[in-house]
Amino acid sequence: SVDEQWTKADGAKLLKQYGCGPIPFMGADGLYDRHLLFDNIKDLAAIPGRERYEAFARSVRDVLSQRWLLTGKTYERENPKRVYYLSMEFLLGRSSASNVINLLLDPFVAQTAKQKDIDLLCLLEQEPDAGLGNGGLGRLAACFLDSMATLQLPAMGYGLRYEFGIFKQSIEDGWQHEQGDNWLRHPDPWEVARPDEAVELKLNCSFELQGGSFRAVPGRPSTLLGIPYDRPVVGYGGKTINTLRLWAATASNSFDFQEFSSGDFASALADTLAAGSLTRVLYPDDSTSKGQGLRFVQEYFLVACSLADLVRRFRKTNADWSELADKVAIQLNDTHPAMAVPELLRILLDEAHLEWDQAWDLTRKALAYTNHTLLPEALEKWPLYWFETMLPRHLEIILEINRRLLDDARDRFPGDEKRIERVSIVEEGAARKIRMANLAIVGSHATNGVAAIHSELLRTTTVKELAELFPERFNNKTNGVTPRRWLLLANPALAHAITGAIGNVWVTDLDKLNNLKPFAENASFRAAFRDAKHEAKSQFANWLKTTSGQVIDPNSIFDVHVKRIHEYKRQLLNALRVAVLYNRLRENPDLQMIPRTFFFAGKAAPAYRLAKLIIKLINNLAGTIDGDPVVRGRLKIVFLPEYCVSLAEHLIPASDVSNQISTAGYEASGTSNMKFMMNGALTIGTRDGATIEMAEAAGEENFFMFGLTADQVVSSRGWYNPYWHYENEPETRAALDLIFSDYLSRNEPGTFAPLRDTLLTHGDFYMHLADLKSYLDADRRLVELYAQPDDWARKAILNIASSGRFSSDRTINEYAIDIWNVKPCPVP
Ligand code: B1H
Repeated sequence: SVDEQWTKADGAKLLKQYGCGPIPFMGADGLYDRHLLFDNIKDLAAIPGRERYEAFARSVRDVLSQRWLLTGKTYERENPKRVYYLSMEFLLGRSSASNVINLLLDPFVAQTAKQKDIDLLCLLEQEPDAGLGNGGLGRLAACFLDSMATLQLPAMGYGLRYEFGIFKQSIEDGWQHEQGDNWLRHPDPWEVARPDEAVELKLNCSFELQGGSFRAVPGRPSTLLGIPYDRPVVGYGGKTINTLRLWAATASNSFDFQEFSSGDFASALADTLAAGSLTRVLYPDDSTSKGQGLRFVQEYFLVACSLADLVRRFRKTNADWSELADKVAIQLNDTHPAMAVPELLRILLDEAHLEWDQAWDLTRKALAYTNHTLLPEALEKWPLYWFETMLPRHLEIILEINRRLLDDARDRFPGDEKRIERVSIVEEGAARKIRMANLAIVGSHATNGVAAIHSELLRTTTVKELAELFPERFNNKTNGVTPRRWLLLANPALAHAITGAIGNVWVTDLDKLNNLKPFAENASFRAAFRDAKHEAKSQFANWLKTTSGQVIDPNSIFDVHVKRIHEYKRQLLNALRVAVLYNRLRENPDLQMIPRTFFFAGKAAPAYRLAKLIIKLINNLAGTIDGDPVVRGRLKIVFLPEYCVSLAEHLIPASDVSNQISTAGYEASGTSNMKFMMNGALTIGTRDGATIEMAEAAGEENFFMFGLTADQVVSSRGWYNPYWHYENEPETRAALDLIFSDYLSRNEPGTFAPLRDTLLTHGDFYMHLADLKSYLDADRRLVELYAQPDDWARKAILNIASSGRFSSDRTINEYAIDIWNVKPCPVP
């Protein structure tokens, strides 16, 4: 579709497929103009850009609406086994352009916009990102939705409709500041409220807002309402249109009638407020569990609404409960929805009145669990007494699961009480806790990690004893990303070049990129690649200039490190690398150096002080370098505020170098690594997560790998000493001294003292200093290659050609076959 000229006949065919008959899209009685006029009732000329965007999005929604209905009807009629993807996060970004592309309407929309003199890019920029996630885990869920619809799987996503998504980041004086993300301020044309399908939850407690904090009041039963808001998920080609259903909480309208009629109108309304605050805001912590009561209730709310909804749908077409696991596959995106285990059991025991054995069998067969991290601070453990006060029946069920589990484990490993303690769902101690990962593993039939190394470490270290009890449950599903958003949409120039060489089959069959391999030796294709890269870099430079006023050099190497700020992701290591390069230039101002621009972007969790200090360091280093005439034009750091899906779509296509430099063993998979590879950036990275598999696919000679392996990290923990590097490596020492000496913080002395503590005094847990030298060595090789444009292009093309495996279509196909046992259900 990339190159096809839109003809009238094409248009008629598609509109017929979507079932919208002869209604024109544009023109006086077309969809767009009618929405403009009748939704706004204003003079057409006076309608502002935001409303124009809404009219545009509504018209696209009109086009897909009948196909959306038909998809649902087809599933009802065919009654296939369905997939439900439960996730506390869906980091969707913008929907309009992606929906237009997936509906194959892009040539048509481009052409009409031109005819009508509409600035399409400007219109699309009116849409706020749906930032309902923190990072990789939430973005993965969004890519999976795209792939499930494209593969025509009868699938549905379930999540929460946060009124405020991930906070907005601004930088003041180098420090991160957070603002609320009021993304629903304007009506969202992509959501459809379904109040008639609301779910009622009866709870054993009620909730109060007290001094801004949310509190459970035990012993006062209450009813919560979950209102579904549906969003269309368009598969590529527009054949299947699945649904993402997001729940919003409100108090039931029949709530405390007693209080109301006794005259206490105000406190009755206060309950409504408390209920509504349940889905007010996304927790902004990536890879950590903060153990907040409100989060606990959010997780239960997602699970209870989603299971009630899917069980209701199941009962509509199936008389027999025993078929549940033949009709329903539920995937738990990390442990956040792991309360699905006791909740599904409760439904089968208390509502369907099944015996324990059958209920337990169905529960395990229906559920599967994906683990996304081994970091101990991310593993969810909820105080047992929270279950006691809020969900006593669930606690009873969990304890019964655990009793049977431990009986079984004792039978199989008699006398091994250490093992029993490790497999138990209950962590004993002064405050007993429920280990949600253990619950999810025991209560499901499959547990997977998200890259080969991660799945292996999960099985052999983190939950070793459980894996020995249930070895057949453990498997790997290496992550992937959707090539529609991350190549076709984000990088039109490169997509065009690729299609010119091998046709457009790659859009739905990314392995076909393999056919590009011979083109690495084709001079005119290398030129096409370089032109596309240069085009993307210039466009990014222009975009940055217009949105922020910053000027960058599109002829410099774009070296990019974007992701959440976290010690294990080692933005600090990258900053040290740049400090070394800076020192080299200060020391030797005549040094020949290809101009380089180092881009950083990412948010720090608001309570993560060291991560916020790392942002400050990067900004101060940027400022110092900018103010130093010696390095001007050769070295520049840009910290881009407010990293989000849309910014990634602008930046990744423009990148030459992708930094994937986590301490080996700590990044479960990574997914931006794959987006960079598809877009022809070369990776400088450690042997961690999926980067290992990417290097394998492309050949290590086409990667810049460095640093300790995960095994070496573990085995050197006993004797590793960061001081040794400080004392014996002059460049390491000079870079650290630059920071410790307040050279970067002359007006704020002592600001960076905590960095000295982490890197030296407290032992450098993430081993920055151990890897700095080999990072610099890899960096030298990389720059040498860049000086040979032809060799660079060859390697970049081989990277693109080897990236096919990292399509989320491949990942989803593996889930469908190995875990879900679901098949496509094509819509006629
Ligand atoms: C990942 C999280 C995460 N792993 C807790 N774990 C959260 C944990 O709000 N919380 O409590 C939120 C997020 N996120 C990421 O998942 C991994 O770090 C990446 O390596 C991986 O690529 C991604 C998708 O699998």
